[in-house]
Amino acid sequence: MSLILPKRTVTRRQLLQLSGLSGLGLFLGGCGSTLFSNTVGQMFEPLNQNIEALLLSQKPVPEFPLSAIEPDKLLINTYKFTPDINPAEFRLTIDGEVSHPMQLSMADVKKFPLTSMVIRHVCVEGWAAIVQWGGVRLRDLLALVQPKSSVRYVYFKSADGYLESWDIASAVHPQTLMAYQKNGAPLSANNGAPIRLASPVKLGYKQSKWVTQITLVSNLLPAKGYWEDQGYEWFGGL
Ligand SMILES: Nc1nc2c(c(=O)[nH]1)N[C@H]1C(S)=C(S)[C@@H](COP(=O)(O)O)O[C@H]1N2
Ligand SMILES: [Mo]
Repeated sequence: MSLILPKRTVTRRQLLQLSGLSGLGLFLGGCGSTLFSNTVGQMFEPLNQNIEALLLSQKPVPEFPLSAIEPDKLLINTYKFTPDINPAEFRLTIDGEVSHPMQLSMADVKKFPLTSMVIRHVCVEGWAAIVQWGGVRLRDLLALVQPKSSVRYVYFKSADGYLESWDIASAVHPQTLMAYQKNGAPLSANNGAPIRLASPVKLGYKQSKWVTQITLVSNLLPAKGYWEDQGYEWFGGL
């Protein structure tokens, strides 16, 4: 993980990769017809002034070497059931207070650079595991939809009905990933396939599996999260 935070969150290399997205049925809700070129134009812009200021203050959490991975220690923790998701039909919706709401296929998501990190996952139920996660930085997906400057929180909806909400600073942290790999292999259904949150700045219950919708908002709603609404602390920082 680079220790230098780029001023612009989307690099030229990403733009070139993203230019391949136009043929993949990328859905840009509510916009005109030259949608993709408009969006690529937007990507030369910073996330927005408020979020850019946050990025400058963020320090990466130290990571572990590959040799530290504890493959057997990550327990499956699922409050209800493992949803049956067809990865070919799966779409990740990103909407809310954004200029370009989108629905991304997993092929679209995989156009972004793959970031890998070895971090400690900590569950409040009394277990922890050092895990390698691979995926895309959430901040790159958010740059694509261009959040409005009013955005302060991010909601995550999951296919099993799980709900989470995060502060925008933690969401755009350089090590907050939408992960589709675990310990170097494709994510299993139990661990949240096709895509889940993974971050060293939040406790386990904040790390939603089977994420289907990411919604950017300026205020928290009465429902803050599955466990939070039953008394767990909302920020859930590590
Ligand atoms: N959608 C969804 N995400 C979830 C959960 C869940 O029940 N549903 N459990 C959370 C909890 S409490 C933990 S500790 C981690 C566990 O992730 P794992 O099952 O991949 O180890 O997922 C989190 N994300
Ligand atoms: Mo947990």
